[in-house]
Amino acid sequence: MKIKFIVPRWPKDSFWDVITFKFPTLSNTLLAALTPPEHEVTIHDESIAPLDFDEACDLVAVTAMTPLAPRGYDIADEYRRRKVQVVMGGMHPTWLPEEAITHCDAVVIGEADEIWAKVVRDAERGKLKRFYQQKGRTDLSHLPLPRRELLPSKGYFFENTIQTTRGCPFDCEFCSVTAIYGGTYRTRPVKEVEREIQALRRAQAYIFFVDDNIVGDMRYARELFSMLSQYRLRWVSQGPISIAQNEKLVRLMAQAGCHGMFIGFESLSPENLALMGKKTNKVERYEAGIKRFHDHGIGIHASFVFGYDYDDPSVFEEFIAFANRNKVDGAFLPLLTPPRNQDPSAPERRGEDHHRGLEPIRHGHRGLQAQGDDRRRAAGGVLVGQQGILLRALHGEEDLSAVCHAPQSHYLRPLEHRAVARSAQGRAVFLPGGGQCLSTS
Ligand code: B12
Ligand code: SF4
Repeated sequence: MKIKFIVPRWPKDSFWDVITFKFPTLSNTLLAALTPPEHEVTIHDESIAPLDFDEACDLVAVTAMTPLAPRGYDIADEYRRRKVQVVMGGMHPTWLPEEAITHCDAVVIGEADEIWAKVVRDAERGKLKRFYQQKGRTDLSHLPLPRRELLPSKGYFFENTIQTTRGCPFDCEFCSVTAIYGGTYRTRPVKEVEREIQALRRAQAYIFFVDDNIVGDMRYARELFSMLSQYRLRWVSQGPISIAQNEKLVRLMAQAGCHGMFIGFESLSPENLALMGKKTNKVERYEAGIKRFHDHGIGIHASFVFGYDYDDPSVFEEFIAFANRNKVDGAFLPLLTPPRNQDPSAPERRGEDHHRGLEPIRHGHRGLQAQGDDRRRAAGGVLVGQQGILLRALHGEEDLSAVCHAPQSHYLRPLEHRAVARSAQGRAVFLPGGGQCLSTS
């Protein structure tokens, strides 16, 4: 069979559409490697090149996180019209399999590593089932090397997305990770990670470790970083700010080539952090934490969630002051957006029209005002960065003299603090999550 893996494109002019640092989605290269070898496999990322629907194929595999689901469904519908079998998987179809199945022939719920070969076999016989779910969680000790050679040679900022662990020991209310992985934290044998690094095309590779929390198990993290420090690598990853308290670990990370960390600060309000269940975060330790990373040459890409109950419009200026004071190197400012289904199998939530969850003005706005029960609906959302729209909703369209894209140079220097907002005086505000650069001058 000819199998096409597809990543749907971002809406035109959204941040992730215009951004120059694009990364390949690891699920595609990994599932490609898990495909039985007799099949011909290709990978198509619509954000890199347009799809050719006329190109012949027998099976299409579409991945979709929530913000990409509407486009993913359009693609699936088009292939089905052309009588091509379509399988969907990833975060959104996992949350809403009954919704996804109305657009495709089969949905893989959750991790697919150990069931993908069976899905392919069933498709070959024209006998796809509607839903697949592997028994238990993937054993990370025997994963094949992702097939990066299938990626387009141009268009990505860098191609090395690698995973060393899956899951997170915490369970923040707005986050899908623990809700999906069920509180498990699994690690890949360090030797396996090393094998993958040795196979990279460039020896001095730039890597994004796409772990949810690369320091979820300190012992493992130390072993991993010690291995990495033997290579001349530059890498970025994700983890909580609380690790800054462990100076030895931060030093080891720097020695291992850590260039930047994506860190979920989420809020400057302890009340909001409590609502989020973000137990690792202590606002009073943020500034010292950032300084510690900076002192070791590690940049901080700060992520905040706007829209919890204790937020009001002043949060934006507070954030900007915080970012400038601490020379935060980059920021991700998503707006809390429903829905997050706590239990993916809860029948009453299945089939809900989640596109309404993709209208962040309504929900986000309510999030800023919500109290009590309303909070439960407004909170716990999927993060779909649309804060540019939120700001317009809050301030009224006419208060903003222009909505423009940040100069490309901002995206090209993501780890320099110049790339972050300088808006207190009414200049460009870099708002990565939402795709807008708001000029408030
Ligand atoms: C790394 C990462 C990023 C990176 C890189 C993204 C990229 N292009 O690779 C960065 C920081 C850029 C990023 C940004 C964003 N991210 Co992000 N990201 C992740 C993270 C931590 C890991 C993703 C990953 O590579 N996992 C490893 C692979 C192997 O796992 P997987 O993708 O789940 O795939 C497995 C299964 O899901 C399944 N599967 C997946 N696709 C398919 C398809 C088929 C056909 C089949 C059969 C199976 C299948 O099989 C795979 C193997 O088991 C996830 C959290 C997570 N644990 O998934 C969040 C996550 C996916 N991100 C999320 C979001 C919201 C975003 C943003 C939209 C944030 C924003 N506001 O802008 C942006 C979008 C950026 C973009 N252009 O893709 C949410 C999505 C929530 C949702 N309901 O969809 C997640 C789940 C995080 C969270 N805290 O909730 N992200
Ligand atoms: S937000 Fe970060 S710390 Fe919280 S559960 Fe998700 S990955 Fe873990």
